Amino acid sequence: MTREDVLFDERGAFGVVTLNRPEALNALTWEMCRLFRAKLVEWERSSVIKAVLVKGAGEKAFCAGGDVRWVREKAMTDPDYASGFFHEEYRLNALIHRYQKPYVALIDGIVMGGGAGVSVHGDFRVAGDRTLFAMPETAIGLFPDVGGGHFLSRMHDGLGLYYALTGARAKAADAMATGIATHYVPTDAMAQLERDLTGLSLGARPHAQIEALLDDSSGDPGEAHVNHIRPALKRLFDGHETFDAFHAALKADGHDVAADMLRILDRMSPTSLKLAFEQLKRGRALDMDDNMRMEFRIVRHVLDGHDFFEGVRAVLVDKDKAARWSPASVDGVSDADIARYFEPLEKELTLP
Ligand code: QUE
Repeated sequence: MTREDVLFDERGAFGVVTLNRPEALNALTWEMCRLFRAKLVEWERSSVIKAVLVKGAGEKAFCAGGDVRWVREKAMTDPDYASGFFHEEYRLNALIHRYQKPYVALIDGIVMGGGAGVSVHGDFRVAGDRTLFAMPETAIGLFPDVGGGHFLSRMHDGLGLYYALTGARAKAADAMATGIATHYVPTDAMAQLERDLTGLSLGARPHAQIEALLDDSSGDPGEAHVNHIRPALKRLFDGHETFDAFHAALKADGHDVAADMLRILDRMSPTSLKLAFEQLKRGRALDMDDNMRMEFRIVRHVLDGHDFFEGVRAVLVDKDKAARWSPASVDGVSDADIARYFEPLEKELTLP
């Protein structure tokens, strides 16, 4: 390795993490997760470092997810070994959630899947003009993991289920309207914000100091598209007890938004859709650690299944976007099928 995939830097009172695989949209590898977590543990104990700032290298992405091509390849012959990637990633997500020092993510670019997992669980997320957030896992036969069961299930008006099932994109204004982002700063002002943050002389109340600076630097991202369809989303995605009840209501609804949603869901893995619904339903009642334990159970079972391999093949390997799911429709996925993904493992997620 001539170039490090994740960089660590101490600037003033800040520990700065730079995800540094711009050619892969800064997607997380196992090694990046391992180094990232170890450094967070070190900085949490440090008397010099008072806060953490995370960003992505390059102009395009904060972080596009996990290195699922690698996981797919390894899991074909050794799913137990490949699950080690998720084990490390989920421990990192859980650590960020319970982190004892302020954690700021500059998310001015693509934030998908694993990128959400290393930003939304922190204290502050600063969106910019290039922010594009999504949880697109149902398109690759996965489910909205990295803590989706925790943060998506706690969003209002059925928005979390909307993002989880459809993989819908959120821009800066949408991210602000939904709570995915806490602040908006124009792309042009992001480098200056970074200098201002790392130039802060942090005292006894670093969280308040950082918040005050972010509040002062934050602007108006404009109108959120999601607010236009919010009443429809609430009607369609909120308050259904089962996936089948949700799906039936969507089919019975005569509006354009519902028809759009049905068309999108029709292309996703049927197993992933039902898994995601159940994950959010259960995750709502779980704290972060228990949620991550649940998600690790699900993902370990996913690696014994079919759709993840086919989904990553269709979207990221062959790029034909013609996944052949099995079962091929939601009617072919029973409650008993789904329940099996939540069963205990021989080797559970280790926390902390
Ligand atoms: C769904 C996903 C992912 C995705 C696309 C989806 C995902 C992921 C990547 C990705 C993108 C670019 C890369 C890379 C991975 O794409 O999780 O290594 O260079 O990591 O539709 O869940």
